[in-house]
Amino acid sequence: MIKVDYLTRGRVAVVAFQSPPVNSLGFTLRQGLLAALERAEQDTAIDSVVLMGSNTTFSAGADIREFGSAEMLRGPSLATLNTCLEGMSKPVVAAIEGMALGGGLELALSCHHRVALASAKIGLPEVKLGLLPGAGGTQRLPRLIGIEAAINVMLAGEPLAVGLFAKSSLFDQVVEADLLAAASSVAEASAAAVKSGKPLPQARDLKVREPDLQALCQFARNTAKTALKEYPAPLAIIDAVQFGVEKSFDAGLLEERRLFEQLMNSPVSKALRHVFFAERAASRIDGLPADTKPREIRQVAVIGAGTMGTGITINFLNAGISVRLLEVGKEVLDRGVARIREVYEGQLKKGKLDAAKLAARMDLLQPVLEYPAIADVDLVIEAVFEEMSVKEKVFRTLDATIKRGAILATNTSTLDVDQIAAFTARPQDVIGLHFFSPANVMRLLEVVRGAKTAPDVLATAMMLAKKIKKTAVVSGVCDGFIGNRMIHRYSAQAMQMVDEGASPEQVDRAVEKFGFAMGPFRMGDLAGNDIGWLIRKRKYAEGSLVERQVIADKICELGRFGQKTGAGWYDYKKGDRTAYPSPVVAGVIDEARKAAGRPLRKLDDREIVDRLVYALVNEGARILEEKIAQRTSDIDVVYLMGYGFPVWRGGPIHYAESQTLYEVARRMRAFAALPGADAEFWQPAALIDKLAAEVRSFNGGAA
Ligand code: 3H9
Repeated sequence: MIKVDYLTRGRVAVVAFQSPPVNSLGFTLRQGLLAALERAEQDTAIDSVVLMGSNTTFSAGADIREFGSAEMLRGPSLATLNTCLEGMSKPVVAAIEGMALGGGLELALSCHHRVALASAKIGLPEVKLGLLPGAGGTQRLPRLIGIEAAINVMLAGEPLAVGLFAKSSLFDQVVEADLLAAASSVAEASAAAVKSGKPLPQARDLKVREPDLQALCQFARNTAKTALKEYPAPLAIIDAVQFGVEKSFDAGLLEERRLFEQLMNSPVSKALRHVFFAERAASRIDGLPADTKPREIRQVAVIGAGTMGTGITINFLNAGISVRLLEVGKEVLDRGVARIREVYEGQLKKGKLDAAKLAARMDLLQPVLEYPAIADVDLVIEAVFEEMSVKEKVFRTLDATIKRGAILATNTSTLDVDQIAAFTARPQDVIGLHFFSPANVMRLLEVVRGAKTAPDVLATAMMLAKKIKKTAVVSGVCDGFIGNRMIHRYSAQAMQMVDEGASPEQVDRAVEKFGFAMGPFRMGDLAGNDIGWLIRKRKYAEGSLVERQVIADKICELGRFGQKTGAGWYDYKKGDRTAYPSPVVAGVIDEARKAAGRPLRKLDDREIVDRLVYALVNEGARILEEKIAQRTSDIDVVYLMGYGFPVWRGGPIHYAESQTLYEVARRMRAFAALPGADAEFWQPAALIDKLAAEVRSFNGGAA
């Protein structure tokens, strides 16, 4: 419930506000705060004010949901509220505990004094949303902590311990406890000073001294340009700071406002705001009874000490959860343990881990050779060879060995989780946990909900994902789940374009220019081309893939599996990950094109990018139609976290919507009409056509 309480403590008014869960400063709260301040100004029974959150936190800033909506323009803006606050005739003290972020910190900066609990954190994270602090932060913070420090705080966007600023003008006091008492005494002392004729301290009046402002700002710009080249907000932050210092505080506020509005309406900020909410929405599970309690997980077992199994193991060790790593061959097991140690030693060398932590993590690892040694664990994750017969053997053994109530998870990336569950007499306890390689690095986890997976098993998986710092997305069962099912379409399109006349280098370059971390061919070389080959061979045998990928198959027949074999779509030199165009591959492509006898044509970068991205979008729409994904934003999260889609474009579905679905469908039809095109592939999913016709977006809003 949003509320602003007005209490008195002697001659101090305590304005205690809340808007759970994070006290974001939406319209109702802003209005309530302004009313409380106006009351305090008139109240003859008080001489000063303490402003605080009433629910153990100050504020996480402006209400991001309001951005770009009419709500933002209703009633007092945050900037107006801050100007009123600063202009009060009675001193106002911000009492900060928990978090004061973004507009929350800007509210506090507009107070005359600030007192904080030592455990509190402050920050201006607007940059992460493609914005600059738009309620005075770019003007007040430099005046309180200095220009360089303020720029660093704003460009980093991270929450920082208040202790770092204890000696600056930012805080009057940083206390270990009794925040309200400390803030009240600062308020009383300030009121007494006002009575004796002293002016109230205001950040706007502080002088900033910077002997070489130009050089400092230029240096900051150069760094921001190279590190964050697609993001306009960092440069805008530096511009706003420099403007206000060179001109005046008030001119700076106006410039800040102008830049904020410009950024708020930019595609990058819209994309980043979408990502903020998409990541949080992903953890919600549709149709789960509200009273579902997750199971307790104290002991985990991982089966398979290969790259995947060891990567998965590291996640749990990092979270302080002990793992029994099972591998039936001693040599492979030893190699797996050595790999885990190697990862930690690498971190030790880089100073990311100390020796004590390394030892503690390795102590949590117990290598075992037999199934009975894992009989009492709470969760088993299988990461064995990707073949149904191998999975069957493992799951039948697990069913016979592991205690009742344990969760049995498979790390399969393509196989049918329901079929795997049916190998046990407890399909309700079986779930897919699809980690992405390298599993200790990639943030994405696809949680695959089988037809019979129990609600508490699903809830446990989501809870565990949070514990091991993964972003989990729920997927239904289908071939490849959300991510690989879509990437399959994308890769097929990349191959098709090579058949038509593009080179792998051209395809990679075009999509990397669009912002992908890596093009499809470089990605294949990194992940291992043999993985896709194995899947294709299975599908050829099943008859579910009729058209052969002649070039890709030939590359694998030549043993060119990618970086691990020193050759793939590209050539590699020893100890060097640079991809060099390969004359061997060029020869294979040439031969295949000749054999196919189709005319070649030139493809431009726009066609390459659109065909790759819209292949993802079309399959994504089908995934939504089939209810494999719970919501459109989940598809974006999968592609952002697991497949290197450019974050500043918001994910494939957000990007498609930004182009309008009408235009997307129109382009798809144009691709279908190209010579030799797969017309069925490019038939827009029924959902896209429907939404385009209704001028609606995937989320139901107007497009
Ligand atoms: C700004 O201030 C602009 C100004 O300079 C100028 C204005 C004119 N608004 O993350 P959690 C929701 S820009 C709306 O899971 P945690 C969040 O969606 C803002 N909603 O919790 C979630 O909802 P749900 C600058 C917000 O404990 C719930 O709260 N500030 C906001 O892991 C819990 O969030 C930021 O960028 C918000 N500002 O982390 C701070 N914040 O339950 C953004 C959160 O429905 N927030 N929600 O999914 C954060 O970084 C984290 O939420 C925080 C808590 C660290 C505070």
